Amino acid sequence: NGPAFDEELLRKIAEHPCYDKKAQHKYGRVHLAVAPKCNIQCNFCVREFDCVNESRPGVTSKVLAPQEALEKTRQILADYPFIKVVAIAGPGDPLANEATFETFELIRKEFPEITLCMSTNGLLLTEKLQDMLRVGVSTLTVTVNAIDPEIQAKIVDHIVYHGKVYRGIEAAQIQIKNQLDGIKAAVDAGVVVKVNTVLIPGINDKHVVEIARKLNELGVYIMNVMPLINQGAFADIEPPTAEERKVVQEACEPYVMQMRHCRQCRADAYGLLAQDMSQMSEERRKVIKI
Ligand code: CLF
Ligand code: SF4
Repeated sequence: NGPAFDEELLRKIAEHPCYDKKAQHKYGRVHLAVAPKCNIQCNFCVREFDCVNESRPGVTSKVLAPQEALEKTRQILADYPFIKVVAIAGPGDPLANEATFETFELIRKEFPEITLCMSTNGLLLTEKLQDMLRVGVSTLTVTVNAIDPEIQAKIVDHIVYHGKVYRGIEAAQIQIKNQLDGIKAAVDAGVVVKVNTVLIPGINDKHVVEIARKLNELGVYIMNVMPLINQGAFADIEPPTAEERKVVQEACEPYVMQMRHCRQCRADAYGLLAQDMSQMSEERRKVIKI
């Protein structure tokens, strides 16, 4: 449903470890943890951890300033030339942090060939899209956990939007509208959009296929149904089993391509998806020679 991609974008998709499952063993990504602030409170998020919309909890990533992020990128790309994607995925929401744009600008100036990737909760997507395009983001992930405000209101405690706190249905309506309008505008602008959906048993499990139908209409390229990591207000919810997740993915597949190899990376992960080098000791890195 989206616009046809040009040759450069097709190359970027083929070299993106999250967008193309064949690419995952060959090409890597680096996450730059430059975005500490978040403008919403998801019920499964504990703030000492990285954004759970696209990461697994651990020790919080050390926040880098844009210049430090550029230096880290220089080092990593020199050492690991198979890394083709530079991304910002937290530890908070990239669009709620000006450092995100500064960092992308610095990276693009020095590495014009590299794919710039970002993930967001989408609250500010409509208003920040032009900035995102200006700095050269070409692959974008939006976490959409519900398109029904009644369900979304159970997942997000509150949002802070233009200086005001909203809760419940009102908050859900604002976020869903901005996500869907933002995704449509991003697809129309030629961005390759991926949607992450956190599968939360008893909350959105029956609803995920409706999200997939909507993503088809919007021209979303790929969908990643992630299992809930149960913490925070959702600490008592049992995460879905692998089988339950598989059933949901199969129901969604007719509408939008499914990503099944997500590793729920940290906001400072780098290397191949299966081998997050940020968590590896120096010795181990030498042993496996990457
Ligand atoms: Fe990072 Fe996300 Fe870009 Fe990939 S991760 S911002 S699209 S470069 Fe990938 Fe990691 Fe899963 Fe994310 S495996 S958590 S889907
Ligand atoms: Fe936490 Fe990410 Fe949700 Fe923000 S968007 S509350 S950082 S999970």
